[in-house]
Amino acid sequence: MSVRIRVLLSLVTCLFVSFFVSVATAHDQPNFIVIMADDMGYGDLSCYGATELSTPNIDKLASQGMRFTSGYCSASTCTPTRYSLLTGNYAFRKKGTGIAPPNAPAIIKPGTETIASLLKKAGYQTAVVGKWHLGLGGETGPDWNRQLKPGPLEIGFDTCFLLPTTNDRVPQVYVQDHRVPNLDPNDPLWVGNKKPSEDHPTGITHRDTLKMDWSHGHNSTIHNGISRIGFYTGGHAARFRDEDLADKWVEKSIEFIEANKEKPFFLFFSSHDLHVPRMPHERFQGKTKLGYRGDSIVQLDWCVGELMNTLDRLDLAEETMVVFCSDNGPVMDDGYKDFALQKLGSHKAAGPYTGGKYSIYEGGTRTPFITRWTGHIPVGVSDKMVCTIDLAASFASLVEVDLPSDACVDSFDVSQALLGKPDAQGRDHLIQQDNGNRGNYGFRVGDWKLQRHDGKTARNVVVERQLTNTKVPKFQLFYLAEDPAEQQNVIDQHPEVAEQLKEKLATLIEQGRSRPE
Ligand code: NG6
Ligand code: CA
Repeated sequence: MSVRIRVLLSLVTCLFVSFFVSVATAHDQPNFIVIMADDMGYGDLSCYGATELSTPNIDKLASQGMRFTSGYCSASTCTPTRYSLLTGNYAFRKKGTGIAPPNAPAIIKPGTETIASLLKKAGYQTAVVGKWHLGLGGETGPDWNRQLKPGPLEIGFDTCFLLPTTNDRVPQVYVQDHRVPNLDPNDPLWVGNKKPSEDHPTGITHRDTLKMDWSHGHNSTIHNGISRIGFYTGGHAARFRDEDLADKWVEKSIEFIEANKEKPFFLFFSSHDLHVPRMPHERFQGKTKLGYRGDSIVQLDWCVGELMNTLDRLDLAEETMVVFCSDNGPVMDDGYKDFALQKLGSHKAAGPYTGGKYSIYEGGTRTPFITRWTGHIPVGVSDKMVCTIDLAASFASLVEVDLPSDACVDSFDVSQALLGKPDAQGRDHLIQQDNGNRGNYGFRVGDWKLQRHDGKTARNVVVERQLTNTKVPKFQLFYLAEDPAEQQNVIDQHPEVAEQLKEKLATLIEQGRSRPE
């Protein structure tokens, strides 16, 4: 064979191989979009049984993929669930993972392996758009007028466009990568927890000017006619309107998807809907009979539609695995008089479950959970137990990145269950927590559920459950197969089951990890 022919042949082989490698990459390594709702309960979507409102776009997503009936987040408040989603570690293992205040420093330290850093090892472009609520900056907290470091970019994200905390706390500005965009140096942003001056208007002194009144807390600095948790001044040119958040998340996400349509990407779409203050865009206000809480659900449904339309337009539906989930269960009055409870009617936000946000009853953490990857995930309903904490190990497995033994210590590879494989394993157990390190746990093992109450029962659980006092038994046992609402404590009938579960729970807490080494 002549040299020329040999060169030509090897060139052709190269092209052939690289063609198949790139095809294989496109299929084996999907893009990932994780859409996380805020404070959405199991029963808040029409595809999960809601009849008082309609969510056509999320229903469509479910009708094109797998709808899980035992899908969970790991905690019943935001910060610990998000901490666990990103790190794959239970939040109760680490101090300072409770609901973050406005000036919280970065909770996840640089060098921590995260879902984003793992995907980066497989060549992914990574972004988080929307609510962060995991702190920014070093030990002294965020330096709002300068570089906001460390943050998402120091733990594996290439880019971010954030609501820094949660919108019922200050400040109402975005964070893009390391900066607050549009900040005028002549009007610096100050954030604190003390009134900056005697005449600083607050939700108490100027209550009659508010466009939405507060019910508890949330009565400090006023912005956009809504008083918040915490105080701030300045940064006026950088401030946003609550009504525009959802549009902004969609705009920035589409920009990211379009810019990375040729590369594998991971987008964490972290919606603020339906957290308080619920102030949906004017075009969604009044769309449901459930008040702004319902209208915010419809707004999120619209966002999902926009993202899915983008995938279709760019021909990416078959190359993208979408996961829809929530960060904790529902709450009606979380600090503002938006009439969520009064307008609830027959809507059951937690579906058949008891409790909601702040609770270790199923309603606190069992939430909508949908996966779709067109052409790869069959259409159906799955009762496999899966949790947001598992996404790190599961995505790593799908892209064949090894998990270091000391990383993601509570994240299980449930990738085959997420893909809807009929004989796949879900989790066989899950620890559910409320907020931070309060010491209350739910522990589901198969159809059994143990509750361990070491801490104080949250105020809204006391109200919801009409408890006359908060001295609930330290342990309760429920048989979920017959009693999904956790109404019949059967601990006296099944002492041996309770003992086994107590012991296993204690071991999993004490040994510092639940994923086998
Ligand atoms: C609580 C707030 C609540 C909400 C929650 C965080 C009060 C009385 N309650 O402390 O309104 O902001 O924190 O919600 O201030 S989460 O979904 O981000 O965890
Ligand atoms: Ca939340």
